[in-house]
Amino acid sequence: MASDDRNTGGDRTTGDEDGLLGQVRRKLIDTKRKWAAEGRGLSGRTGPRPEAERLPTGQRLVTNFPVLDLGIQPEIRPGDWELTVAGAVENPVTLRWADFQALPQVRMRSDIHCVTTWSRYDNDWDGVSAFALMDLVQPKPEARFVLLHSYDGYTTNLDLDGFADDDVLLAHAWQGEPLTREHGGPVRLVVPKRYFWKSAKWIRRIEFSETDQPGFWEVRGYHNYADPFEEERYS
Ligand SMILES: Nc1nc2c(c(=O)[nH]1)N[C@H]1C(S)=C(S)[C@@H](COP(=O)(O)O)O[C@H]1N2
Ligand SMILES: [Mo]
Repeated sequence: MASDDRNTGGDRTTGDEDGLLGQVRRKLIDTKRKWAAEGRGLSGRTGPRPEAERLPTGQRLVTNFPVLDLGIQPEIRPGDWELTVAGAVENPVTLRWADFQALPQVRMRSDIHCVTTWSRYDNDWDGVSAFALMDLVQPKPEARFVLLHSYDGYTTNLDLDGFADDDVLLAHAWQGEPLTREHGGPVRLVVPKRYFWKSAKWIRRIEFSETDQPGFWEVRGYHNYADPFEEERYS
């Protein structure tokens, strides 16, 4: 990675194992092995929740996809989009659209639980896993929290284990279609194990930190951790 904080990688040909992608793949495997050995990122559960326990208390199932935000829906064309990942990391980067698309892509299916009591099952998200991003930037040992910044000025915070989970991704597509502007396109975070306000739309910056900095809703009384299965709505 270039030391000027910018990924200018000109070596993104598929299969070039000496290039950026090869490095990411090798580090990805190393990190997963290390984390497995430490037992990190474990939710204490393997496989999906039994169907009878799938809907958290106080939630109702919807089949539409409600839109919730602060009323500002920034229009960022992919060509203008930049994501900076910085703070307590070895390799800070600023990714542009092509850099982001060149990272390993995954599809993940998950449920959404919004604190306003709607839940939506089986959302298919395409994008870059939090693991792949961390393999790229290499969080320092002292990194324990993450603050997400968005193009509309929104912020939200996560503990590192909340961000570094195997179902977390930076998504650019939903149900096989490019993520729409109202749902946070071109790229949003998806954190299925927390209420949906932790899933920052129009993501602009990811800051790893030693200290926890509450985000927009967290300073306004929303729960810091936000586990829907514990009904951690407000603090
Ligand atoms: N940038 C940004 N991200 C955001 C918000 C916001 O206002 N700005 N609202 C949050 C809240 S409260 C919810 S419930 C979800 C809603 O996402 P949706 O509009 O795709 O349903 O986005 C979250 N992420
Ligand atoms: Mo929300």
